[in-house]
Amino acid sequence: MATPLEKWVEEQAKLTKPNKIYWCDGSEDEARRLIEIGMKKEKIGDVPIFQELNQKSWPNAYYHRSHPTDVARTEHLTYVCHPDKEIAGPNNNWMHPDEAKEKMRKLSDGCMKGRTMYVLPYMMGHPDSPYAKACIQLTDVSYVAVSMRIMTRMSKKIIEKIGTREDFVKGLHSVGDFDPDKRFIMHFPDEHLVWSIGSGYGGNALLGKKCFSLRIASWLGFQEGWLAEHMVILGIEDPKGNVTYVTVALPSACGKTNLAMLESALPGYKVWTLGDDIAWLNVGPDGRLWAINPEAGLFGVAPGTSMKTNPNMLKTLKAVNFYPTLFTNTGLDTDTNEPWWEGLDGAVPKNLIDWQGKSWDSSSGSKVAHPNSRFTVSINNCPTLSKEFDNPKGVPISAIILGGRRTQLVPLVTESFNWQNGVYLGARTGSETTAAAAHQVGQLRRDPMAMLPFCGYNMGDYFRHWLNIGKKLTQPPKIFSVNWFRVDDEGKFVWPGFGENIRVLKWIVDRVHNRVKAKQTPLGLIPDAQDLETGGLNITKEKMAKLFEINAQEWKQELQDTEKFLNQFGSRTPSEIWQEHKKLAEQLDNNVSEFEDSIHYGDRGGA
Ligand code: SAT
Ligand code: MN
Repeated sequence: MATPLEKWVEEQAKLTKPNKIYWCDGSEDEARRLIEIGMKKEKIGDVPIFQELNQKSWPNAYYHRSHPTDVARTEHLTYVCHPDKEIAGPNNNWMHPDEAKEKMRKLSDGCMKGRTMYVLPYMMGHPDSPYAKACIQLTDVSYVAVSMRIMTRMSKKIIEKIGTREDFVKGLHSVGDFDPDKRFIMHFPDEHLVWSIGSGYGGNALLGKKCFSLRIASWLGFQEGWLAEHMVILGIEDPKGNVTYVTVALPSACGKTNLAMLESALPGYKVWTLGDDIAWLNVGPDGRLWAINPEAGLFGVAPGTSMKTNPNMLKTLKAVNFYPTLFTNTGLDTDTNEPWWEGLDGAVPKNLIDWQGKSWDSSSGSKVAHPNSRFTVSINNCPTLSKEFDNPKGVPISAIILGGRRTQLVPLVTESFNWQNGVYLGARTGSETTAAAAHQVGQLRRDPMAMLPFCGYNMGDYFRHWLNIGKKLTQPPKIFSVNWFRVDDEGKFVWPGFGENIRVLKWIVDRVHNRVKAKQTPLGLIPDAQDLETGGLNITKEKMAKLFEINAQEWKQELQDTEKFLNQFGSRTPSEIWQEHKKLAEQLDNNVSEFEDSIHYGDRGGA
């Protein structure tokens, strides 16, 4: 008797009509075979899926060039198909599940003709974790099969784990003919099903990532009492050797990967990596919030990654390992057969081809690497990997840090007054858009908890869910806001960022353990000048003050924009959120001028 899993695979094969079905076992040998297939047999246009890179300088590394129209997530083609539109909310594109399936069935009919269907059994989370989920993805391209092996825990054992169950997570993926007009990423949360066609790009095609671990998992979390979040997980070790675990939500391409493996600029402090993109948060039996990273790999933005900005990432990419490492849409040095991107250390190589395979002319003003070019690498390569990474229980979280990319307005760091105030802080967070999704870069949009593109249900209900989780926590984490991106009048970043961000993390850890007091502002608590370690930083008092400046006029506009955003969710926006909103508006009216007089930053000055 066929199992429900076997039946499901068979049905999908009947529809998509592959030449062959190949069940992956997740082994090392198999990864090598898939790379071979990608180098010799599979192609996009006439470009092979994989090209071997210089194995001496980049061990086990391969290059992939995507279809030129397929370089980022496509939010406008991404749908969440709840039976009721209201449940999807104004934050999602919606289609009725019946209509969506009809559409997808037509597009998928015969879409794998001439190709192999790879069956990928994988686990999100450690297989022994009570919080982990067993999943199956079908795909018709070796790039996705190899990427999924890096990004998840893929193994034939997952097939045994699924056994005769029907509730496994299902993903059907085909690159189709890469036609952007026939590209859709459809989610069916009640069936734990993602159906994606027409794109081979990360967030559209590696269905365990954003599609399942955020959009569908957030819906499961809503029903089951946990949170699926777009967050880094890291441990911060202090000079005494105590480790404090925190999560950090930042939108795509705002430095999560750099933060996750930050090389501390403060002596005695060290950051341990647990995850760079997704956290599943559960209320533990002890009333604390526990985090696991469902993923097993890193899918980071290449441009700007260097020994200076993120030395641990370069070490990760160059580590000798049995997982392949992939580079997608970077440039290529044709003399050395090495990947290259803007910001990489060393001189610009003489003979480069760009991400589209054209020889690059430095005077053209165009980029060698696509701004959203990526690397895919196992987290096990990471020299700062926490020894708790594989702990099935996860790690207890003491602080949740929420941020965005704001060139104006938002202070370097603030601490919310309490959980409810923190949820409001998250709800009103905005960020300037990046190249991680196909839209205009640099536009301000509200991006609560960095989840706007990933919350698989109505965001009003999501805020309510956060408030409810807070009620279940007897030891809730403190909630903070950060902004590394404020600029001066010349448009230059004021805060040095990268390894210097440890200074902000240190203050957060000090606050968590009640080691320092803080100063009250309408927005929340900010550091007293002497408590934010600035020794050794070349930053003037005026600039430090600028990082914490609160301009009441600008903030009023910000609150108007926030109000418009929150109003979209009608009565689903919890009254507690409106209470906090009113409180902030009043505080801004009363307090700001008095408060501004009291900011004196940088008193301890340089080294
Ligand atoms: O495209 S992904 O979702 O995989 C990466 C990102 O945008 O954060
Ligand atoms: Mn992300």
